[in-house]
Amino acid sequence: MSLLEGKTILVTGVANRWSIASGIARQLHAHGARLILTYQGERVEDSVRKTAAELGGGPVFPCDVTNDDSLDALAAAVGRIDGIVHSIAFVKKEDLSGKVYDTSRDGFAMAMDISSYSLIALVGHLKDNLNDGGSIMALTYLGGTQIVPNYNVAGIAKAALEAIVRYLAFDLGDRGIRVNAISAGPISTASSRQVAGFSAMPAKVAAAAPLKRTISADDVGNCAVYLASDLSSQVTADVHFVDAGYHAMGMYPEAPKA
Ligand code: 0WD
Repeated sequence: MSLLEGKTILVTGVANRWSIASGIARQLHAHGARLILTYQGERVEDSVRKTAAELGGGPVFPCDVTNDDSLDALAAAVGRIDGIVHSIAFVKKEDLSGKVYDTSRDGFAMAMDISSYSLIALVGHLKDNLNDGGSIMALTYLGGTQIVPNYNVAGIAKAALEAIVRYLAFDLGDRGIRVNAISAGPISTASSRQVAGFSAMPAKVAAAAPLKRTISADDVGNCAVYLASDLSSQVTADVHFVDAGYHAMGMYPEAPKA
């Protein structure tokens, strides 16, 4: 029997086929999950519907996490679910370079609303759709706990997101619902390319990480399969790194001589 047979997982954050959420959806589907995908706005609707059609033909619903009416409508539409994947972030481009002390009040509020509070909003609206024993996961990044130049307010939002994961794990633990984060290494996507200097990051990680390789969205998807499945039934309030071990390095090896 497939690991996720009989489980319905709601996946947010598919913008295009390169999105981390797309890699997650591909792997959840490959292991037998029934998928529900959401899209933010008409700009990406066609792309998300195409992805859904390729991955089992499950339903597709609009979802803007900044809009409570949108979340109410989603809760009314989705029915019973066994898991939620939160793969959502947004930071103004001007806040992804330069100095953190130049972050505007408005830019900070927007980053925190879409990248952090959105997990509270999503879970708050969908908690009655979730079956007991379900699994919630959110995408985070090393920049939430370590200094990553230019990640700036995005890192501050990830710190909040990881704290929210722990508190929600406590809130939902009595229902056997688990809440975890996956901390992915750098993957080229529409969002990550907004970070100044991003293009050099995957190669830097591959050069320094114990496994000496870059990360793909499907690598992240494999971790999501484990977290969505009953294999991780005693794992909650945790951050799982899918970064070839880069996060554990305390000093980086010399670059090889050309
Ligand atoms: O290196 C990377 N790419 C990493 C990404 C490393 C570690 C973590 N992450 C995280 C991101 O911070 C984010 O939480 O993974 C998550 C997914 O990011 P992604 O796959 O890198 O980027 P992308 O394909 O752009 O998906 C992010 C999506 C949005 O895409 P667009 O490109 O359309 O802005 O977040 C969604 C949207 O689909 N999103 C929203 N969804 C609902 N309501 C909203 C919103 N208001 N705003 C953005």
